[in-house]
Amino acid sequence: PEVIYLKDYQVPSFLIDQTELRFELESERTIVNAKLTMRRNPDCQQKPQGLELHGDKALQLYRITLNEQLLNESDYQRLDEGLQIFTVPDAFVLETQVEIHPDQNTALEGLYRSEGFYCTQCEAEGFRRITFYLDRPDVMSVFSTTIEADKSAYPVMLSNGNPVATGDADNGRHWITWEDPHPKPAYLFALVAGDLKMIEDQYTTSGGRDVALRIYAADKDLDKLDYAMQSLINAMRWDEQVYGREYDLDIYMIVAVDFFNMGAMENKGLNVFNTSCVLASPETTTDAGFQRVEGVVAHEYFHNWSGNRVTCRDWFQLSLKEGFTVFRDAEFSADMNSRTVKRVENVALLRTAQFAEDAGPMAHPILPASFIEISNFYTMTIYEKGAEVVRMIHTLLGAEAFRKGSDLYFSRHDGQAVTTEDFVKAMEDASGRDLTHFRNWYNQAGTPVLAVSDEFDAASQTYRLTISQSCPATPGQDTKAPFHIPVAIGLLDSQGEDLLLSDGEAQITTQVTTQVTTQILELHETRQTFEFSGIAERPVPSLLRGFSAPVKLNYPYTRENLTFLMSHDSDGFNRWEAAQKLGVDILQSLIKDYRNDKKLILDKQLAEAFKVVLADESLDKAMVAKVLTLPSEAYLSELAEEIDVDAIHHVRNFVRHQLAVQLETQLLSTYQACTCDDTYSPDAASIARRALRNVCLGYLLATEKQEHLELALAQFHEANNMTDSQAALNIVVHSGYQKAAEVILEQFYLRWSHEPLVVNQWLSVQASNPQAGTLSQVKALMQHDAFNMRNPNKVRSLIAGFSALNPVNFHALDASGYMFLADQVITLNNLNPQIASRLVTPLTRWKRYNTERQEMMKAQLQRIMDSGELSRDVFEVVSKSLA
Ligand code: B3K
Ligand code: ZN
Repeated sequence: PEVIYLKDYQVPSFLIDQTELRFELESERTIVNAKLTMRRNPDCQQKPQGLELHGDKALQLYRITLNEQLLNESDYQRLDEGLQIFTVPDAFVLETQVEIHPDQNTALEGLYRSEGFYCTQCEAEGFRRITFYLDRPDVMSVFSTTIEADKSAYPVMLSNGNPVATGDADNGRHWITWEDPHPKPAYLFALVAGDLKMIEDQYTTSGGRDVALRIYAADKDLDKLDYAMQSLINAMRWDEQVYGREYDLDIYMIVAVDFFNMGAMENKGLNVFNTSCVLASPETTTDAGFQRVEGVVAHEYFHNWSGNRVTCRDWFQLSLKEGFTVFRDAEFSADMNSRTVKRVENVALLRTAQFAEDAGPMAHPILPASFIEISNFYTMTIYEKGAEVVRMIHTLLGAEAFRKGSDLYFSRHDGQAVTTEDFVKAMEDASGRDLTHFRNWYNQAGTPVLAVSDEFDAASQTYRLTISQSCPATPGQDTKAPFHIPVAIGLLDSQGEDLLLSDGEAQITTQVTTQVTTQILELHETRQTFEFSGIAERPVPSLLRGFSAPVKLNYPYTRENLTFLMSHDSDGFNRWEAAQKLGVDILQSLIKDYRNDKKLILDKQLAEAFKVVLADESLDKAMVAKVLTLPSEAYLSELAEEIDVDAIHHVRNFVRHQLAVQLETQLLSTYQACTCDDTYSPDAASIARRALRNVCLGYLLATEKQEHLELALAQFHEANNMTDSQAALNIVVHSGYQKAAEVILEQFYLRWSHEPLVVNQWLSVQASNPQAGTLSQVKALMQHDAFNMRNPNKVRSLIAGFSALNPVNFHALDASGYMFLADQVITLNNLNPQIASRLVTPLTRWKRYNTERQEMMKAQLQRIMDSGELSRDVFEVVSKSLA
C-alpha cells in the first residue's frame, strides 16, 4: 500500500460548489444519484485536462453525464480506487448513478445497516463508499439530500440541515429533501433512515435562535435519552459562556445506533452516536457511563465550531479539531463535575494509554508526517496528547489571552479548512506571545522526561531547581530538539503552607511583582536552573501542578516527602499524584524483591497514609477513592523497564491484601458510612460516595473473609443502580469466588439479556477476569447469543476486554492469549478492518516484554502478516510493529 506524506499536500484542482444527492433505499441495494456542480479551483496552479474522483471499488457505476451529455466508456476509466474523466471544461455539472449494498457493509464505513436502520459514517474517507466524489476535507460544498424509501419500514429519514420538502411516492414509498446551508466537507455528511422514535426539547441561543433538539433511538430506548438531552443543553450554554460560540441551524439531531466503530460522529446538524455514548438510565448505566454520555455529547456538539465551521485542510491536521475539542470537552466536564477528579482521570488515561503509544512502534507526533491508513491515526496521541498541547497553550497564555486567541481563530478561519499552524498563529497574534519554540510539540513524537534536582543555600536564603529534559527516540526520529515546557510549581514550607513566589510573567510585563503560590516555570533548554530568593528554610517542591505538561517527571522524593505532600499540597491533583508516587515507589521495590525471590514486606507508610486519608472527613470522597486506588497494572507496566506481567499482578494483589487486612475496620466503616438508599442521581457528590464505597468493597474482599463476600452479594442484590450492582459483580468475579461468581453472573444475564449495553458489561467483566481459565470462558462466550462479531461494541467488550484489560491471562506463557488474538484479528481483517487494526494493539507492544514473550508475540504478528490479503489498516499497524 501507498504511503501518503504531508509534504506532498496540494490544493484540489477542482471545487464542488453544490452537491445534490438522491438515495433510493431498497431492500437489496441502494441507488445513489449525485449531481455535482463543479469548477476549476482558481488557487490551483495546474490545469489538468481531466478530473479524478475518489470512489470505492465496490461502487457499481450505472451512468455518468457531463453537462447532461451521457459519457461512454471511452470518456472515462475506473481507477483502482476512483474514477477518471479524461476531459472536463472549466465549469460543469457532473451526474453519476451508482448502486451500493449497505446490508453487506460490515466495515461500518459509508452507508450501512445497524439493526434495521440505515446510517452513515463518513469520517475520514467513508463518503467515497457512497458515491464518486472529491472526498477530502478541503473540498467544501453545500448539500441537498433527497431520501426515498418504504414508508412503513423507514418512517423517519434524516440528513444534514433542514427538511425542505416531503411527499409520497408509488408502492408505499415516501421521500424527503434536506438542505444544509453550511458548506461542508463530505466527511460531515450523514443520512439516517428507519423506524426511529425521538424525544424533543428546545434551546434558544444567546442570539435568539430557537433550536429544536431531537434525540432519536429505537422505541425501547426512548426512556434512556433524557440525560443526553440535558447534557446537550448544558454544552450549548457552556460554549456560549466560555467560548462565545452559538449554534447555527434550527435543528440539532442525535441518533443512537448499535453498530458503530467509534463513540460518536459530529456530522453537521445530525450526530450519529454509538448507543454506549448516548443511552443512560440509573438501572442500566454506571456512573462512568453517565459521565461518558455527558462528555461525548458535549464533544460532538463542540465540534460544530472546532471541526465543522472551521475544519481541517487535510487529515494530517486531525488534531487541530480533535485535540482542541477534547480540551474543550474536558474543561466542560471539569466545570460540570469535580475539576480535580476529571484531571486525575484524564492524566491516568494519558499516561497509561498515550505514553505507551508514544513508546511503541506506532508513535507519531500530533501532526504526523505520513500515514498509510488515516483510520489508524484516530489515536490517544492525536486526541489526548493533542488536548494536552492545547492545554499548555492555555497555561502559557492565561485564560483571557487564550480566549482572544480562540475568538481570532474562529473569526479568521470561519468556513475554511485550515492547519494546526493556523491555530497556533491565531494564538500568537491574539496574545503577542512567541510560540516558535512551542511548535516542536506538533512535530516531535515521544514523551519528554524531566529530571529535577534542587539545592538550598541557607546563608543566602536561595533555593534552586534544576530541570533537565530529554526525549527518547521514536520511529523515524532518533534525536529530538528540546521542548518548550510549562512546569507549574509551588514550594511548601515545613508547615505545609505554600510559599509566596513571584509571578515571572507579571514581572516582565508590568514591572510589578505579583505574588502567587503557583508559578509557571518555562523550560526551553536541555537544562535550566530556576532560582528563588528569600526562602527561609528548605522547601518541599510541588512539581508539575495540575500536570501542566504531558511529561514524565523524576525528582528524588523521600517517602516522607510524599506523605507530607499527600496531606498538605494545596494542589489537589498533586495530592493525588503524591499518593500515586508513593504507591509506585513501594510497588516497584516490592516487584524487585519478588523477582529476586525475597520475602515481600509492605512498608508501613502506605497503610498509615491511607489511614489518615480514610479518617479525614473533610476530603472529597471522590478524591479519597482515587487516592486509595493503587497505581494500575497498566501504569506500572508503562513505567517498567521490562514488563513482568506476573510480578506486577502478584505484587499489586499482595499490597492490596496487606492494606485490606491492616485497614479492615476503617474500610468497613467507610463502606457503611457511604451506604445510603437514596434514589439514584449522577451528581458529583453521589458519584463520589459510590466510588469510595466500591473501592472499600474491593479491598474488603481482598481480605478473603466470607463475611465480606456476603456484603458484596447483598450489595449486588439490593442495589438500585447499575454502578453498585456492576461493581459488586466485578469484585466478586475478579476476587475468585468462583461458585458465587457463577451464580450472580447467571442472574445478571437473565435479568439484563434484553439490554445490549448491559450485556456488554457482562461480557467485559468476564473477559477481564484475572483468574485462571478465563480464555476458555471467553471462547465459550464467543458462541453465546450475546456475542456478535459484526458488532464492534461486542468485540470491544469481549475480545479487547480480554487482550487489553487482562494482562495476566493475555500474556499466558503458553502463547494461548496471543494466538487467540491473532485469530480474531485475521477474521476481523475481512469484516471490519478498523476494529481489527485497533484490536491488534497489545501485540504491537512486544518490545516491552522479556525475550520469551517477545518471540511469541512477534510470531503471532507474523502469522497475521502472512494470513492473506490484509486491509491497509491492519497492514500498516502490523508491518510497522515488525519493522
Ligand atoms: N470525529 C469522530 C471520529 C471519526 C473516526 C472515524 N474513523 C468522532 C469524534 O472525535 O468526535
Ligand atoms: Zn472529536
